[in-house]
Amino acid sequence: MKLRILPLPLLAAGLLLGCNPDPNPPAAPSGTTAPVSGNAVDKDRYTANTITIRMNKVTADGIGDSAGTITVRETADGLVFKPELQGLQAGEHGFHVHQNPSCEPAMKDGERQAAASAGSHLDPADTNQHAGPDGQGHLGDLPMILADSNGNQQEVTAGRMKLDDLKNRSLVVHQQSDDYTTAPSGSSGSPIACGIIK
Ligand SMILES: [Cu+2]
Ligand SMILES: [Zn+2]
Repeated sequence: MKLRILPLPLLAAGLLLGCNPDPNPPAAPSGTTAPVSGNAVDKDRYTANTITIRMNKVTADGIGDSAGTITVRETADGLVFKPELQGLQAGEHGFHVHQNPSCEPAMKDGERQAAASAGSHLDPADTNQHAGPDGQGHLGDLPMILADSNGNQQEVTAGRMKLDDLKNRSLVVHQQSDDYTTAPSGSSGSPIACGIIK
């Protein structure tokens, strides 16, 4: 019977390594408890099925102060958007995913308009129809955000969307109510808050 014996130098090396405290302990798994540092203004926070999008006020002059956040989580019923926006006027506000990851103003219809570089509503099926969250038009047509008299907002659910649909797009909140019909934006007026989804 043959015994398999480790060569002595290898065995000694193994013992030595085994006895030494590891100078570089493995880092905590990413995506679990990543701290949000004070200056991480532009970093969206991702977990397994949730993203938080930082929103800014927008005008024809450009991107303004923080307007709060919108957290999105993927569920079996679609994407649930939890808006926590500041300074939102009471009432309904059109809410859409726009094509481009930009919130800058741009020329549109002969005038400089807030967040116009975000482009049109996300429409991967090229429907060219603004038909609201339950229609078969733009995928980016979300349910309106309703702000109460204190400016607080409820969650809304977009049943047709997944988190992957949001990547490299922008999220736009408009001044007025969305009629879910009129092209191109449901007569919801100017964008008032915008965030880039990375
Ligand atoms: Cu919009
Ligand atoms: Zn639309």
